[in-house]
Amino acid sequence: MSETVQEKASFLVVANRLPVDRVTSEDGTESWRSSPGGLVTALEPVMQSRGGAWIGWPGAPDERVEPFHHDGYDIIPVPLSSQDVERFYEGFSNATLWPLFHDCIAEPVFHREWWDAFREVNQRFARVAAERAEQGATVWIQDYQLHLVPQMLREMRPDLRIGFFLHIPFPPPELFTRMPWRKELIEGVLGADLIGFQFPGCVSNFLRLARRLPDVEGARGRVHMPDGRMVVVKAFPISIDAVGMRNLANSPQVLAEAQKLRQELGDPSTILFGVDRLDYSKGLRNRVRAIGELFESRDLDPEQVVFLQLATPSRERVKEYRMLRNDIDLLVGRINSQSTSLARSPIAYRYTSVPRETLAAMYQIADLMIVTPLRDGMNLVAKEYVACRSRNDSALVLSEFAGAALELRQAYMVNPYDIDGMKASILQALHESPRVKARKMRAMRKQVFDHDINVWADSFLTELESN
Ligand code: GDG
Repeated sequence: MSETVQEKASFLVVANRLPVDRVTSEDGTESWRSSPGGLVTALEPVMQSRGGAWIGWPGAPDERVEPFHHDGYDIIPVPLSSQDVERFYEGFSNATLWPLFHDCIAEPVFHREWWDAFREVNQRFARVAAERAEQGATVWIQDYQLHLVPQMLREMRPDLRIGFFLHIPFPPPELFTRMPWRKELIEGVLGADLIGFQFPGCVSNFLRLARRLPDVEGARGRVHMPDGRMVVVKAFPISIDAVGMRNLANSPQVLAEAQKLRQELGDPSTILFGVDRLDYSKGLRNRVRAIGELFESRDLDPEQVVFLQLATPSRERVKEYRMLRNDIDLLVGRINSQSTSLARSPIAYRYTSVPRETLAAMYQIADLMIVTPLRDGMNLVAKEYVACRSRNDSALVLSEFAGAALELRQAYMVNPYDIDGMKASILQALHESPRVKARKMRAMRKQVFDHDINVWADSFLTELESN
């Protein structure tokens, strides 16, 4: 395959971020390497076999990067200025759409200049896609930051097959209708031929809204547009590279790291584990409170049990995220300072991101995984944990408000707003018999291995290209 960038591609992915990270070597030379993560793993082979292109922002403001060829497909950077980052990304995407789409757990902020920037940047992405797509190409647009791209692109290039997948939940009309630009957002996404959501509830929320548009009819997963087009709306629950995750977790390097980690934690008899981007949607405050109370009441013995919580820094320039960080620092500090054990702290809390291998080692040592978002499109952490647990000897506590709850039905389900309920479920999971734990874990592993990221990508693309 050619190493030069092609003028046009027959398959394009359009996402806010490019699938590559910049690395600087010791001698100062810069290069790019594929970002780790399921989406990139699943789509790279499709890109390579079809000679595709990935359109996205390189990740640093005010920077122009020329298109380049990477691992068998083309990378087409879209620049964002610092003001775009502030208004389009941190503003409208992450302080308006993100909280609104997560059931308004935090108050969405509406600013007209953010909306203008959102429209303008979506237009920029659509233009680049229109220039790069060959006649009749398939274009797959990813996520809420690019909600308007489908319609903008369709206006420029009616010949394309356009798919859109929303990685986060889609809210009920009662909340969505607060949005001053609600009509534009619904019409924007209806430019696609196929709209994919994480779970069926999002499909029905969306259809209820689409039906309110003049001359639009929507029922049974189909929206009939006034121009005669038909848009399919359907759930495609995303997943992970399950085999890749299992193999990584069982590699000698990760097993050695797991042993070292356990020692560093003081070789406790039980390790509870949580890992999340530090985001208010992930339910960290209530989780830490519940576990803190269990230590305080000595239902969890701080001499025996450690709660390891990793929080990955995220959106640090958005106010809500800075407040959350302070709250968690305070809560964890208070619980640890009240512990009776001088030998070690009951909560090992780290605000950092770690290499993928270290994360896999953490999954390996965790006897109980605690995933308690207040709202989550899917939650890949729950699936990654399950994929790593080849010995079937552990348990998953999972929020009923994560998309993953619809698939990992054998988890210990919790309502993350119910602190006492969470405490009871954590104890129940810890005291469960090995036989029941193994049965539950086997069933969840089967689900994850039978429905991995490749199944997700294949089913979306098959549906998109089927008529
Ligand atoms: C959005 C939706 C939906 C985390 N810390 C580290 C690290 N991670 C990795 C995990 C996992 C990913 O980040 C997080 O995925 P989630 O699904 O849990 O959450 P979001 O980031 O909110 O993702 C979500 C997802 O999109 C996909 O559609 O499931 O609902 O909100 O893969 O492993 N990875 C490494 N170091 C860390 O410190 N290497």
